[in-house]
Amino acid sequence: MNSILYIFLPCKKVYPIGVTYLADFIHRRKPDVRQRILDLSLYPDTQRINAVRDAATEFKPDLVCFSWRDIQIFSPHEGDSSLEHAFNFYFASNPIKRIAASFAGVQQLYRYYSHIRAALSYPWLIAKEFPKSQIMIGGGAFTAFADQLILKLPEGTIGILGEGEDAILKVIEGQSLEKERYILREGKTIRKGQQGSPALLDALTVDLPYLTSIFPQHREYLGESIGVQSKRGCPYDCAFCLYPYIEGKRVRYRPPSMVVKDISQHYHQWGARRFWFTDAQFITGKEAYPQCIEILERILAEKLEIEWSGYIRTSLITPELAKLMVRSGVGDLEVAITSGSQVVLNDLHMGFKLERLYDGCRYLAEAGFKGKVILNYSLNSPKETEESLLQSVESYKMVASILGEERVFPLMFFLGIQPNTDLEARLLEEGYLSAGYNPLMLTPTSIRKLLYNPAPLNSFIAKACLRAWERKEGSRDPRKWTGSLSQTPKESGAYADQNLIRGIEGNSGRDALLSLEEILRSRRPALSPTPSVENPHVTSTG
Ligand code: B12
Ligand code: SF4
Repeated sequence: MNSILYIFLPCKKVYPIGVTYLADFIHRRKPDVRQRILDLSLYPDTQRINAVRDAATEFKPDLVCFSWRDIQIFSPHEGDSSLEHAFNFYFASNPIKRIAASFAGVQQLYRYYSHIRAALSYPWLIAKEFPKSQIMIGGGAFTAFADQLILKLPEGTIGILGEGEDAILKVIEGQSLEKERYILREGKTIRKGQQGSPALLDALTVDLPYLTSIFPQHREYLGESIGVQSKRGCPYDCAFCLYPYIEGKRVRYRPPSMVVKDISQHYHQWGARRFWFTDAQFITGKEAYPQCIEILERILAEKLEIEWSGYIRTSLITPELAKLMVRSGVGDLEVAITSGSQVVLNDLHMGFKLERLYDGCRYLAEAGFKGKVILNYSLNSPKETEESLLQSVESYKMVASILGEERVFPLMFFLGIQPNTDLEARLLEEGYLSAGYNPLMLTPTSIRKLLYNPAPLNSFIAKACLRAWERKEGSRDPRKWTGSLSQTPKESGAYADQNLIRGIEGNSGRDALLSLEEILRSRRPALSPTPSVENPHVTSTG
């Protein structure tokens, strides 16, 4: 095979780092293979089919690699209006609100299904109009829902779960995929492969001039946040998280010099100033300290004046790391505290102590951290009680007292149940989910289940959230959010997790927590949280 067309399936605009790494990897090993990257997110809906057809006609690819990043539309967090509609639909006492929410919900469901249908139509177009091209597909969303999606894709499509470098190389070379995590449908039979030893990342670095030449749309990302991966894998076991399933549990590091070379090339050649470490977890444990420290030291030594962010286990921040983080340009952070109760955290296997999380915040404050922190709470996790909910309110107050109230934005981020997680397995065992359920099939009943917020605490929590969201105009915080979540000034709506911005700009999470406290205390005035002694710690998130 001599030519590869990569097609990044549409999602909210975010730098398509996965396909850039794949193309770069193939180029280093097979410099004669022609490659092109097409990012469909940058086209309006109506022009995407033609963009695919034109690119395939012009480029005549032997292999078309579709990269499917996101499917999720019903995000389980309050930055997304779908959560608000869902809560109004299920819990609002005012019937008019319930009716309005049901209309909005139907529209959202329509958008959700149209998005999936449209994404599937592009591989079908290639299969019908360019039958000689082999089709491959991978990416985060594909990995999450491979069992369901492979049934909807043209027969013969090679699906790859997780990283794709070696698999694409093998297809190009006509080698067997038996040692790769592939999934393939032949008629009604599904065949799967197991990954042998995952690739080491010691030679992974981006040749930016080459990338620039095969990705003409890269200009759209000048001024945007650029993804950089410094390691793959996460050794933790957080019950709801899919990242170890996607990337593996074994942590593989890229040499810091190569990571910073990527940053430096983007800095000097594209003028990039904002970066996001796309690692499942930037600080995966004490073993990661030398790599993290060297990356930050090199950013400083090379005088790269950047702003960076990523998923950071705050509990693992040491005073030294905090200083380096601040000096090397750490921006706003998203911290998944999840709960203020150590019992709830332990039950979710989060693997951190709340006390260490608070320590990490203290070190950041002492180092002069001036960014903002989104504090993600997954209220009503298994083992939640009224007391533990109050402990979550206390934990917010604690972090706010360390970093300053004006810097801390709690966000209600309910547990979303994802396939292939411990949480899903547990809920299947308990009968909360039924075996064989389709995680992509959304109905009012399944949405209610998948946005995990079970009885009996659900109604207080929903009431507190709805109360806060109703009041949110009053609590609007006009300060701009920077870092990974920000948008370029001229192009509002351009950035990745723009949804979350709604949540923090209104700072409605704070109101939701305080309303919850009010509701719980008014029900049982005697309830006083015993601040859990061996309390908190932080984490990354998903
Ligand atoms: C970093 C990250 C973010 C960052 C991105 C920052 C940035 N500037 O890039 C932020 C925080 C902004 C973010 C936001 C969201 N994210 Co996110 N994110 C991730 C994360 C942790 C890493 C993605 C990444 O860049 N990896 C590094 C690159 C190199 O890997 P990659 O792109 O996956 O590509 C590799 C493989 O997938 C594969 N591959 C990719 N394409 C192809 C194609 C072929 C043919 C083959 C063979 C292989 C292949 O090979 C590549 C190289 O090895 C993943 C989870 C994970 N651990 O993968 C979630 C993940 C991709 N995100 C997810 C989601 C849902 C979102 C949001 C929609 C969440 C929300 N707000 O509701 C938003 C919106 C994103 C957007 N489009 O705007 C989901 C997607 C699955 C799903 N349920 O749909 C994931 C998988 C997390 C999860 N829930 O499990 N995210
Ligand atoms: S939540 Fe973060 S630390 Fe936990 S398993 Fe997922 S990526 Fe790892």
